[in-house]
Amino acid sequence: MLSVEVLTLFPRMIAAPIEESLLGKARKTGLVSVQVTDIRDFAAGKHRVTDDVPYGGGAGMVMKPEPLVAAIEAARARLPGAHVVLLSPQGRRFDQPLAQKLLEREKLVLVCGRYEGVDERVLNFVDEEISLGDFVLSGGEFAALALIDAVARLVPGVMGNDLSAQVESFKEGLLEGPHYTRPPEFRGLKVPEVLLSGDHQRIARWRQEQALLRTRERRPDLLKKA
Ligand code: 9D3
Repeated sequence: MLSVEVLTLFPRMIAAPIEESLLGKARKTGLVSVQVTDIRDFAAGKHRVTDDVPYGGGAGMVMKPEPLVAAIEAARARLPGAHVVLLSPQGRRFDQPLAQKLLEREKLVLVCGRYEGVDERVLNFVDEEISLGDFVLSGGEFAALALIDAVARLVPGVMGNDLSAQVESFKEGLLEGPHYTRPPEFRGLKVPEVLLSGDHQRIARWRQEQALLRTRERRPDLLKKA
């Protein structure tokens, strides 16, 4: 079981994709639960303001600490012992080992920032900052969705996630080789003969070789790690 609560100013950005994806099914079977909370519900005053101008001046707005921290505390109360993650371009780079680690936490609170950033003091109320990579998003929502997808598909029983999917020891961390389906010839492009041979040992060797070739060609950094 994986329980996730997402804190965001744009709850509809999270709700619809979650319902459409493989997670929709996993939620119905009770393997994954995703709850979405509108940070604005924790903002004070008639206008429920969540951002303000930066001290010291500068362009853009900063997310105010009070609504954000109130939302985090409410989520921690609903999910005791939860691991609280701020999606932030300054965080630790997300990767597959980190997805596995987050799965082991079982309860996650994902905080999505907006505007130019969040008030620095909010960092005292989160456990970890995670980034998707070195590119600029307009907020944490798409990053939270990607993280949820990557973690939820590791939950045993979600999609075809049996043991064989988890234990793919060698192939893990390499790119896969090419895939083909019918027809055997498409616009003059033939499926490699070996795949039609029925010789499963030869096929397995060919796939391993293709995976290595492709990884060396496109992602030599992955070979160094493996
Ligand atoms: C214009 C302000 N930026 C200077 C280049 C800083 C900035 C603040 C806030 C950049 C992006 C964001 C919003 N991004 C996220 O909240 C975010 C993010 C990302 O931008 N890239 C990769 N991973 C992530 S996780 C959250």
